[in-house]
Amino acid sequence: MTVTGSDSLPPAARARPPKSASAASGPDPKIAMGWLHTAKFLTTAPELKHLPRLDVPEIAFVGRSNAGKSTCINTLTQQHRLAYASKTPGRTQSINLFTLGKQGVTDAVLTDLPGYGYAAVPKEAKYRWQQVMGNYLQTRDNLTAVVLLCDPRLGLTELDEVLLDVIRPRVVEGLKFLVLLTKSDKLNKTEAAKALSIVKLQAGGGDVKLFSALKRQGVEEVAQHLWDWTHPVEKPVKVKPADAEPAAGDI
Ligand SMILES: Nc1nc2c(ncn2[C@@H]2O[C@H](COP(=O)(O)OP(=O)(O)OP(=O)(O)O)[C@@H](O)[C@H]2O)c(=O)[nH]1
Ligand SMILES: [Mg+2]
Repeated sequence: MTVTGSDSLPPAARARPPKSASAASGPDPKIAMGWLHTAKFLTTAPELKHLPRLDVPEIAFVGRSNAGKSTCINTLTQQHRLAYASKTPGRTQSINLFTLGKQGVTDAVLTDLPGYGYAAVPKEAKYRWQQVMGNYLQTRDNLTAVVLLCDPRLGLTELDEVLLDVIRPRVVEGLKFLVLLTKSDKLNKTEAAKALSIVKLQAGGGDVKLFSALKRQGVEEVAQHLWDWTHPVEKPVKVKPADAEPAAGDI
C-alpha cells in the first residue's frame, strides 16, 4: 500500500515549507547566524533565586575565568558589546541571560556564567560561586545544553573536571554538551591537533571543537549546533505496512 503523497494534499498543505534548516535541505549556517543575531539582553542575576523561570531551551556557557565565554557569545551573536568581555579575569560576576528569537518571539536563551578558577578571588567567594553554579547546572529545568569553554594551552583543569562530574547525570539523560577550545588562533596546527586529541580523551568522547573569535574559526559550526539543539527536526512518522489501514482493494 502506498502512503498518501503530496499530490493528494489540499493546495494550502502543499505550500513551500518555511525557510528553515531541515533534515532534507541540510544545515544552513546563515539561518543559525541570523537567529543568533537577534540576541537581546534579558536580565542579570547574582543568585539563582533571581533567575526568571523560563520554558524555552537554555544554553549555558561555562568555563574558567578568562576562557573567552563572553567573547564567544558576542562572536556568535555578531554583537560587540552584548556580553561583557575583558582582559581582566573575573569580569562576568552574575548570571546574564540573553533571549533569542525572530519577530520578537523568544525561542531560546543563552546564559553567560561567571568563570571559575581565578586565583585572586577570595576563598569564600569562590566557594559560594561553586555552590551557585553547581545548583544552576543541576536544577535549571529548561537547561538544554552546556558549552564548556577551555583555553587549550591549559587543557581541562581540575575545576573543569568537577563541572563535568556535576553535569554527567544530566548528559546521560539527554543534556547536550560541547567543549570549545578557545583562542585557537594562539596555537599552530600541530599544537591545535594535539590539544584537540588530549581534550577529546579527557572529555570521555564528548564533542570537542576548536574555536577562535579572532580568526572566526568554528563560528558557523557552533552556531549550527546551537540552532539544532533548540530546533530539533521532527522526524516524519513512518507508516509500517502492517500498521497501515488496508486500502480499498487490499486483501
Ligand atoms: N586571541 C584571542 N583572544 C581571545 C579570544 N576570545 C577571547 N579572547 C580574549 O580573552 C580575554 C577574556 O575574554 P572574556 O570573553 O572576557 O572571557 P570570559 O571567559 O568571559 O571571562 P570571565 O568573565 O572572567 O569568566 C579577553 O581579553 C578577550 O579579548 C580568541 O578567540 N582569541
Ligand atoms: Mg565573561
